[in-house]
Formats: sequence, C-alpha cells, structure tokens
Amino acid sequence: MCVAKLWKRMAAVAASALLLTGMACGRKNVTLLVAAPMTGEQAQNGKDLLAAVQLAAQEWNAKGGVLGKKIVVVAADDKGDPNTAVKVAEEWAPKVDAVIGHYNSSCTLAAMEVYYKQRTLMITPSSTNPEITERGYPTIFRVCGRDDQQGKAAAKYVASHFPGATVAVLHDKSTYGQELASEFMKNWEYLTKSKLALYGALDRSHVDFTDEINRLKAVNPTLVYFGGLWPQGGELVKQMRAAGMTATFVSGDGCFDPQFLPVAGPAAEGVLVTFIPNQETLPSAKPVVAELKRLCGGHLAPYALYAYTAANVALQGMQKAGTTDAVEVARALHQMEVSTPFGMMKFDDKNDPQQSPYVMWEVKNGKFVEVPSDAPVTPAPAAAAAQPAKK
Ligand code: ABU
Repeated sequence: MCVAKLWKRMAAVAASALLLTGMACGRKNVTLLVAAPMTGEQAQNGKDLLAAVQLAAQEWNAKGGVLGKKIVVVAADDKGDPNTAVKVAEEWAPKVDAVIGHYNSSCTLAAMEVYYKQRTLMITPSSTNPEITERGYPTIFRVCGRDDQQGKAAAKYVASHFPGATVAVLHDKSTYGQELASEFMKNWEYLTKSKLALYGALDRSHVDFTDEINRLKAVNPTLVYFGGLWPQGGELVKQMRAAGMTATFVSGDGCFDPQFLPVAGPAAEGVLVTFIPNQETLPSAKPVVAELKRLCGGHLAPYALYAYTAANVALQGMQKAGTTDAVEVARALHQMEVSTPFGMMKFDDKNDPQQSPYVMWEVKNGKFVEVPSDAPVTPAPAAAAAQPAKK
C-alpha cells in the first residue's frame, strides 16, 4: 500500500486517535520502550540497544527532557520470538510514546501492526528486512539499512572479487536470513549470469550442522554465503573448517557482531561480512561512540549507535511536532533533517533513511577490519580446517 493511501487511512481513524493523543499528552513523562531480546542467545544485542537508548534519554533529560517532560526508558523482552513480540506490543503500545525496536525483523514485522493501530511511533534500529517499510505504515520508521541494499552490495563484491567462484547459499529460515540470502542470490546470479551450486537452509535449533555441511560438500563450493545471525553463522563456519572445507565464508550484518568471534574461534579468520563503514571514525559520532563503548563492555555493539540514533529521531520529531502523537511526529520527521551521529538524516517516502551504504569487512587477527574497496582478496585460511569442532 502506498504512503499516500495510508495517510488517508490515518485521517479516517483520527477521531479515535484524538482520544489516544489526549491520553498521551496527559502523561507526566515521555516514555520510550526498548523492545528487543533481553534473554536467550541474543540477550546481549537487546541489552546493548537498551543501554544506547538510556544514554540518549539521559542526555536529553540533562537538558530539560522533551516537551517539558522527563524521558523515561522501559524495556520489554520479546525473546527474539514474533509471538512474544506481538504480546509485548499489545501490552505496551497503549502505555508508551514511542518504541525503539524491535531488534529482529521477524519480531518487528509481527508487532508493527499493533503499534500502528495504537498510533504509537515505532523506529527499528536494526531490523533490515525490506518488508517493514515496504508496507507503508506512516508511523513505522527504520534508521538502518535494508537487506535488498545489503544483499546487492555483497553480491557485487563477490561477483567482482571472486570471478568464477562456485557459490552455495544457506540461510537460517528467519525472516531476516531468508530475505538476505534471497537478495544475495538474485543479485549474484544476475551479475554473473551463473546459477548457484546450492540454495538451502539450516535449522536454528540445531547445534550440529553435519547434514548441512555434507550437502555443501557435495557441490564443492569455493564460497559459501550465509544469511543469518552470529550464533549459527559462527558455529557453521567453525564446523565447515573442522570438516575440511576451505570455501570463503561470507555473511551479513547478523554476523557482524563481536559475539561471532569467540563462537567461530580460529575459523573466523578471513570471514567476510557486510556492514556500514566504520562508525568509530565518524567525526560526529566520536563522543557518543566512546560513551557507548564504555556502556557496552569496551566494544561498540553493532546496532548501539543506531538505537541511540532512533531515540534521538523520536525525540527530535516530538520536539519539532510539539506533541508525542505518532502521526504528527511522523509528519514532522518528513519536514526536517534529524541531527544524528551519522550526520543529518533525512527519511524517504517509505520511512527509510535516504543514505544506507554497505561495505565489506573481514576478520583479521581476531578483529573485524573494514576492507578497502580496491583491496585484493585474502583466501580463507586452510590452517583452521585442521581444528575439530567443539560441541
Ligand atoms: N539485521 C540483522 C539483525 C536483526 C534482523 O534484521 O533480524
């Protein structure tokens, strides 16, 4: 549905929304909900978002808050599960002024309808599935990039740096991983006029990927692209190397995570992942990055700066609109450039940021290092192949 139609639909529900607006404006504080996994294997990702939003709120409160009110941050654990995410949305949407979340695309897609119907502003800092903003809900925003952009960037890199490669793709069946894998496949096949040797999936509940690795080995790929998150990505590459596979391992932002490194161990060396250019060298981000690193255990969590940005987008939008009403804030956000650590951010007509560049990163000496666009390729280290997988 196009945005214009949705704005009309919003006008049609204006009467009931006025009541909600009145309720929101009558509140003592402005409340931001951080909705993300706070338990389970992705708990650290959720906690990093929470710390970043708390930092933004603290800075605003030190300057008097927003609309003359104190900003309060609350957190809800969606467990990375779409059904729980809907329950979180149903419970919290009527009580808060904006949602920063969800972390996972599956959760964001499941919950966003609830926020939209409740006229609650929602800004995801990390959910990259294109469908989130393609649905055209006027009060649903994203501050990060999208998997169609990311999949294309990865495909271009692989096509140009690995000509003649035998490529296999696996995804983790998640809303995020499946779409990213599909975007990679579509673009790589178009660019190389070739067909993948294999397009398959793994089960996120498995810890032993022997079956998947046997399927990969049967097609003898020189490069494996994985659409999925760091817990499975790290385990997969570790078990691939242990099984003697030396194929270059390429993935996306879901594996651009410090937690990927200890899971993969020595097999992480040479892994390539797409993410945005180095956030730590952005002049406008330096003071915030230093503070976020302090709050997030000494490293910059991949989506912490985006969560901080999402909170600032919500608060600057409220300030400009003179209200917390989501429709008015959304309108304001389209009439302004928002000051963020990434620079001035402007939203397109789908509520995505106008700029979302992706570059390739490589694990070198146990660290993610941004790959210069003209750098030669480092082959995947065969040395790691000798290491047996620990289960
Ligand atoms: N973008 C990677 C992590 C979150 C998600 O989109 O599911």
